[in-house]
Amino acid sequence: MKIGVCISTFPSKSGPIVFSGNNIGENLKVIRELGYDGVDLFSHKLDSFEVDAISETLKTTGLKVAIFAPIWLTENGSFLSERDHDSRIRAIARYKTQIDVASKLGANMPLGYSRGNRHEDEPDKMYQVRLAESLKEVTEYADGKGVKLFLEPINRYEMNTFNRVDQALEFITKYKLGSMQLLLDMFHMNIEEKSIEKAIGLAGPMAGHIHIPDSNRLAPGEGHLDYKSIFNSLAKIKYNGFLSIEAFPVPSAYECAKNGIQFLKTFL
Ligand code: LER
Ligand code: MN
Repeated sequence: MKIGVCISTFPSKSGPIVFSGNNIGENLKVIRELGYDGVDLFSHKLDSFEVDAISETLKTTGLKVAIFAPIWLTENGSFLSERDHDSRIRAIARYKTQIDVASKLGANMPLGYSRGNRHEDEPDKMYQVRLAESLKEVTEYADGKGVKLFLEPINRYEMNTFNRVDQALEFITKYKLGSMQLLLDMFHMNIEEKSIEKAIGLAGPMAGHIHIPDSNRLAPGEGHLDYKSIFNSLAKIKYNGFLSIEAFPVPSAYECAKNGIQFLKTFL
């Protein structure tokens, strides 16, 4: 398994992103010095020269981008389940431009907020049919670019669809979304799953990426998750991907990242 940490290309006002700010080059160097293998990169809309500069720093540091998350898409109101047909077509087109960036960075992409919420007045099925239609097109495009998409179950207080692993798996199977896998986030799983370990077992080979904050969304080791048991479950499914720390930078980005990796390495 490889260890990653979340970083943004912009100063993040809030949210569980460990490193943020305009000094991405400096942050990447610090992350490498701390012993990380890669990052989950949350980005604003990047110009191509910015993508080139990030690629250069990645080359010199040897870090990988595990996940590329262009959160400006959802901040601009682009959602793949959009009810309005033209808006949905626009969202698909925008998502594809970001798949191009992910491909350039050698990264995969999450499907978190960008799937959009279900409208309260419609049945699940109507929402799912629209989303699946978008995703068929988007995953096909991503496949051609060597980018995988990871559907992330997110807790009920943030999203009203796919809160648990079983729901996400059922959707992927029902609509035959071929290469799509799951992003398992311990924070959301701790809220929604009856058993984190059983949900990891259920995901099995469909687990493509992992967010590994502790129960309180601080660095692993700062809350009450049972990591021994979680690592046993990951070993059982032979998980070999990234464990990325998506946590609040408490007491500071540096200490969160330093303590987090030290703690995780005791289990590897
Ligand atoms: C949201 O809570 C989350 O966990 C992020 O990974 C969403 O992209
Ligand atoms: Mn997450």
